[in-house]
Amino acid sequence: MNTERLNETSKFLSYVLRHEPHAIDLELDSEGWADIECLIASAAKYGRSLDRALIQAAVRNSDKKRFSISNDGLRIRAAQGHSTSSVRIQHIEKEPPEFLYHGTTTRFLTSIRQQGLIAGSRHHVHLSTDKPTAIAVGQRHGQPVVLRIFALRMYQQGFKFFKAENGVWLTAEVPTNSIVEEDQATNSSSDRETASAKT
Ligand code: HQG
Repeated sequence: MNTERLNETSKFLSYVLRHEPHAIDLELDSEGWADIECLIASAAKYGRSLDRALIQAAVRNSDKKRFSISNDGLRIRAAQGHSTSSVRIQHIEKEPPEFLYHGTTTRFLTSIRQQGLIAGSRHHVHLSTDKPTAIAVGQRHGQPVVLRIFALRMYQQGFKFFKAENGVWLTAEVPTNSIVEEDQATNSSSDRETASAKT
């Protein structure tokens, strides 16, 4: 199947399954599931031609496993990344590793240094277990910066962490004292905020 068509379909699925189901009058349940036949019919009404094979190929091709199809093959959902208020997935709560990483960009740093990480329009702050993923996430916004998060210590302080079914770690917020800016040049932590992170 044509890669461009798959990418375009993946973007469309992200849009309606994470953010704007109502743009095509699609109903999602609170766990984010949409009936695939309804999705195809709703999309068609709004001029987007989809079929089951195309949807399945887009799901299979998603590098980040963005979507899941239910075991009975009837329903589809986005694994994480939602902003729509019609969805509240009960993600599995889990003890995180000592460190997790967040990718962002230089122009957000001043605000992050003041406020910590906030979920913004999404339901959670998104974190990864490895730095290359964080760099790729940050690059979507501009010059990437990797933030190391003292995840286990936050967890021990009572912050909740969740692991989405595609491996992305989620938490509601990250306070400034749990963030260290990784130094891209040396691949080690810079001095900035290290002191507060260690308190
Ligand atoms: C930043 C992609 C200023 C935050 C990825 C980020 C991910 C702040 C941006 C998923 C801030 C939000 C999510 C603060 C956080 N002040 N900026 N206090 N706190 N920010 O796109 O994490 O390809 O909503 O650093 O792989 O970039 O779509 O979140 O830069 O898993 O499947 O605000 O989306 O997945 O941007 O990306 P986003 P994100 P997909």
